Parts: sequence; structure tokens; C-alpha cells
Amino acid sequence: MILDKNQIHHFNEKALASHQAKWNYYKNEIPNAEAIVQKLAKFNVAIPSWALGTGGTRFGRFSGSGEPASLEDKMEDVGLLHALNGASGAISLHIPWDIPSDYEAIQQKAASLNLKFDAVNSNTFQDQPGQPLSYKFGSLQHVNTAVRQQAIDHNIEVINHGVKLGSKAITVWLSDGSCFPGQLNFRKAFQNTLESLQAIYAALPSDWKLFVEYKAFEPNFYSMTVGDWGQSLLYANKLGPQAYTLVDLGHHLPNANIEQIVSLLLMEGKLAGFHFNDSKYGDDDLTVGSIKPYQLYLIFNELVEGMDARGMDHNHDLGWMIDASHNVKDPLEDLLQSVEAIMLAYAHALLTDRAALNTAQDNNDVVAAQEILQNTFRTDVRTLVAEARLRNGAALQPLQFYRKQQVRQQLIKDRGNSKASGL
Ligand SMILES: [Mn+2]
Repeated sequence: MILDKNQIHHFNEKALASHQAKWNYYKNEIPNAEAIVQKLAKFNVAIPSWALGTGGTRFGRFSGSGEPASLEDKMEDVGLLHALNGASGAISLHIPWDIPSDYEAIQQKAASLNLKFDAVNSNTFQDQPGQPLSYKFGSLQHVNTAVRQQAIDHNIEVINHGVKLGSKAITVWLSDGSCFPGQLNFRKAFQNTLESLQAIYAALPSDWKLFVEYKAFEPNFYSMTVGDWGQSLLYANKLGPQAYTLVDLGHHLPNANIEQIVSLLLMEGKLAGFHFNDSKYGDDDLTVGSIKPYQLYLIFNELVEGMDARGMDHNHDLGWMIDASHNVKDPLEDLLQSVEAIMLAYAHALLTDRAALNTAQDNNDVVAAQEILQNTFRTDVRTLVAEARLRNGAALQPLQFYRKQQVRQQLIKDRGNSKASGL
């Protein structure tokens, strides 16, 4: 389903007068409002192909209807999101779930929807039908060389698919680890994983990046071979300048100080990508900003501060992606909410009075520092985000448009009760 831009324009007209009044107010109220809106209008967050269908838990999956059944359908869904919010102009594919049959046709489709291909993702956390050797006891860490080689070959195949699509990065997330004490020799598992990653790294095109994603626990519950940012950074440093750490919000132990982690990784020039989601307990796959929006702002505040300190381009120099997929919402509505939360956090980070904060820090004025952050967080920046959408020809109120125009019902009409493949 392709949205007609005139339909969006027509829908916007009804809300335009009220929006203009608010924008006129905030333009005067916030000194750098115009500069913030310009940055917001350029910002894009990639949508993973696996978030377009209803996700599951290990207990069950309750699929919706009208879900995308093919790669083309998935791209249309992301195109739909991008038309509505003007900030979802990239899709992240998962191999083998999304192997294109006709690359040229897929690239043309992406161009027609104004989409780019973000990082490609490998999968050695499941056995695929017909796969000769099992990943039950790990992939890149496996004690058996042949299993490691199979996993290396898969990752190189993913890079080759990505090259044909115009991707510039591969994300390697490993479920490797152990469930019981004594199961693994930690040092050997690390060495095997490092050597496997080195073989994948050697196959990287010169303008590509390799992202090493970490996760504290699950599916392995005693040790994870890439379990935290320290281990990921060890691998990235040993691999070389094209290897970086990828931070996924849900992949930390509860209460980890993620804002400090991203600050230090940026300082080291080793932060390359970000997976957004939210959680109460662990890797809960909840909508971005649904549980801890203040933490999301604090993270973005460090991201913007760190990127500015290194002269980085906010939109292009880090990979921004949502990584969440769960059971109880319409996936497209969920993604609209997630992107909105990210844009609000980014707007708040841009609004933060950096000079005043630096002064407060230099004077050990703890109260002033807290006031600066919390006053910023309590400022309503929704109008600025809406203004950025308007300038991109997107919807002033994406979720309202989606519901009033009955987009899901239309998708069900077009696709029937189709269920997405994937997780
Ligand atoms: Mn992730």
C-alpha cells in the first residue's frame, strides 16, 4: 500500500491553524527553535524488517492481520511509516529472512519509496532448514572448527547480499555463550570468536563497518561471549578501525548507566550504532520511551554532546535503528510511537543549554546541573517535531492519520490475514 501525499496534505490542513499558533509561540519561546527543527527534519531512524509483524515471546505469538508476507511488503510498510513521519527513511534487513530474489527490482522499489538500506544483520542464533551443522552450542565460538566456518561463511554471504543492496555495515549479534558453569572455557570461547570475527572482518569491503552487538543474558543464562560493552570494545579494538561497538538499550543488566557507556564509547571513536527499545526488566522489546523516557533523553544528551565534541554528523555518522517487536500492539502504530519518542529525545538533547551545563559542572553546582536537564526534559517539544514533519511533507499527526484513514484495515483488505515471517 502506497500512501498518497495529497491525502496527507489534505489531512494536515485540518490541524494546520492550531499547529501554526503553537509553532509561533515556541519559535519565540525557544531561542534556537528554528535550528532544532532543521536538524530534526534531517534525522532518520532505520526500521528493522522484523518489527513489521507482531513479535512473539518464547511462550507464544499472537499474529495480527494484514502483515507483510514478502520483502516487498515489508519495504512498503516502512515506506508508509516514512510517508507519515518523514523520519523512517531506511530499512534494516535480516538474512536469511529477507533475501531478495531480484536485486534490481528491490533497489528500484527502495528508490520509489525513498528508502535506503541500513546495516544488514546475520543470524546464527537459529538453525535454518537444511543447515548441515547446528548452532545449539554456539556459532563463532563453537569448539568445532567446521561449525565456526559455517557461521563465518554465513556472515560473509550476508555482506555480499548487503553490497548488492547498497548497505554499508553488518551487525553481528551472537547468542553464543553458556547456560551452566563449567560448560565453556571462557578464554577459548573468546579466542575462537575473535578468530571467527577476524575472518569476517577480512571480507569487509573497505567502505564498510562491522558492528559488534553485545547482550548481557538470554538466550544463554550463565555467560554470553559478547556480554557487555567492555567485551564488545575488546573485539572491536582487536579487529581494527572498521569494527565498532553497537549499543542496544535492552541488552544491559537492569539500571546500567547507558548514558555513561555511550559517552565513553564515543570518546574512544568506537560507537557506531544504536538499537532503540525500552524495557522494565531485561530485553523486553517494548516501545521506545514507553517506560523510561527520561533515561532516553539522558542518553541522547550524551550522544549529541559526544558527537558534537568529535564534529560528527548527527544523521549519518552513527547507525540509528529501532530493535523492538512484541505481542500486543499493531506493529506500525508501535513504530510510529517509537520514532516519535526518539525524535522528542533528540529535540530535548538539542535544546539542552550545553554552555550553562558546562558552567554548572565546572562549579560543582549539582542543583543547577539537575535543573538544566530537568527543565529541558519538561519543555514540550512536540510542536517542534511536528513542524519538522510538516516541512518533510509528512503528517502533522501520524498516528491519528493512520487510525482515521484506517490504514491497517486497508492492509488487511489488500493482504488478507497474512502473517509476517521472522521472529
Ligand atoms: Mn539489537
